[in-house]
Amino acid sequence: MTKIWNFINGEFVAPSGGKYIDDINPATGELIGKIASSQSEDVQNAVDAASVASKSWSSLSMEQRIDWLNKIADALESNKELIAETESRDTGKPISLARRVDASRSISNFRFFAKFASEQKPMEFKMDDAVNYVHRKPVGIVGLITPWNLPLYLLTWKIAPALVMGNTIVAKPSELTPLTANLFASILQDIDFPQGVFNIVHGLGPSAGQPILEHPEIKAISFTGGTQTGRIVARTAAPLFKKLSLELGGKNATIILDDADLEVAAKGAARAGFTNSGQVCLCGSRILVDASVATKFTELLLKEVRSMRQGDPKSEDTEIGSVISMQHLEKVESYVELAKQEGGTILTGGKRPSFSNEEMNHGAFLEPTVIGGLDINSRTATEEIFGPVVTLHTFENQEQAIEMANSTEYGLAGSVWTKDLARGRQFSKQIETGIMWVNTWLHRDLRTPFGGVKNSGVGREGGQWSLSFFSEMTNICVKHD
Ligand code: TXE
Repeated sequence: MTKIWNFINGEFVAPSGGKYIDDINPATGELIGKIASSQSEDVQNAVDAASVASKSWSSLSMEQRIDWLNKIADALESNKELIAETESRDTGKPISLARRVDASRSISNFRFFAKFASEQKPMEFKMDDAVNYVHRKPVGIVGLITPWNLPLYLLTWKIAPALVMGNTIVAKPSELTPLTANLFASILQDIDFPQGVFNIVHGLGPSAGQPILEHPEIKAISFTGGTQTGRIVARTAAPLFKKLSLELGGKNATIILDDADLEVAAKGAARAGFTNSGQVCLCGSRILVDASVATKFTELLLKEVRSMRQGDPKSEDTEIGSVISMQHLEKVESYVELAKQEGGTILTGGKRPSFSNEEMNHGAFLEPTVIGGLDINSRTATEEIFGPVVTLHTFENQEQAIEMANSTEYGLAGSVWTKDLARGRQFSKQIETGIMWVNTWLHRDLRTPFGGVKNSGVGREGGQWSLSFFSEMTNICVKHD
């Protein structure tokens, strides 16, 4: 049985209280590891290590830190297949997805921030009689708290900019998916990465995460997770005046206008709805379609969804795996039941699939599900389900589409499908959200701002926004004659 220990000061160490949590493969229900269940004492040890390491790490030149990022990327690249397999086993996601998205992006997060940081120009503002020099310094020790849906992808998205700007790190990955963070730590050991710069404390949110939020020496918190937890994070960290980045939930709209290429839009809407079993904060879980094309579009969408191959995450041709846990499956299923009570019709899916491979019948699987006939303001259509469930709604005109798209408390992302690109751009400006795609979904340039409005979060990540978050600036105004 794999025991996942904390990673502190470059060593794997047992949790101080000697307690462990089960790590389950959600596709089979099999116990695959025992994870350290940490507490304040472990966080303190990690902070002590990060504090000592901070002196030497922050005094390296930017070029030296960029070299380290590239070395980490190379080492991850050499372990790409192992990362993908490990992520697939811990999350129940298909191996092809884990390889294409999780492992690839974990590597490119380091490559991207290495290159982006190397391209930064000094910031100077000239006056008639003075020059302002903006000097960036590390924030110090930063706390990174991440969820289970894209475990190493989202963790490295924070680690890379934090490191390049000279910070040291205390990270807490989700207790549901600790394996790739643990693998990352052993990869750092293999390349003799400086001790104490990166530390992991595993465990539950209230016992291992909360002490990170509360610790006075941790100066910034970057959190990705649910909106409810985000509230706790904000409530705890704000009075301590910590820098705070919150990437929270979404209930994003995929909007099909009357002039869309319906074949392309149906494929796009299915991908946006069901990638990673709908467990991506950017997933388009509400599909809004112009009534004049709704019949044809629905037919194409259902054909697309019914053709998705659901099954063993280890099989190369599996397109949709399990959800993250049995408990989460029950939550998602409760929304399918709620949808029926709210007057919805299950157009496809809605049940647990059965497999010839008996062990997978213990897994947390739900067929990809499309629900029609619901009011746009129903609970099913406004609350984040975070599973393979989308709701389908029609609109009569563009104004109504905008109103419907904006009718939830979330505002993270969305996509609009139209052959008229100018119309798509114009339409996008009216959606209350941080990210819009026109005729695509999850097409990412890592230089662009990533983040949400309303209950989807505060702040932006990506490119210069990440570098700014993970640094403090001193403006030095030098008067000359
Ligand atoms: O996330 P949590 P959960 C949504 C999705 C899902 C719901 C709950 O709707 O059903 O959130 O998922 C840590 N102090 N998203 O419960 O709890 C926790 O240990 C410090 C959307 O798994 O938000 C984990 O490391 N940390 C989301 C991290 O917070 C605490 C992705 C996220 O867990 C803590 C995942 C505390 N008091 C779920 N309590 C997205 N937007 O991508 C928990 N944590």
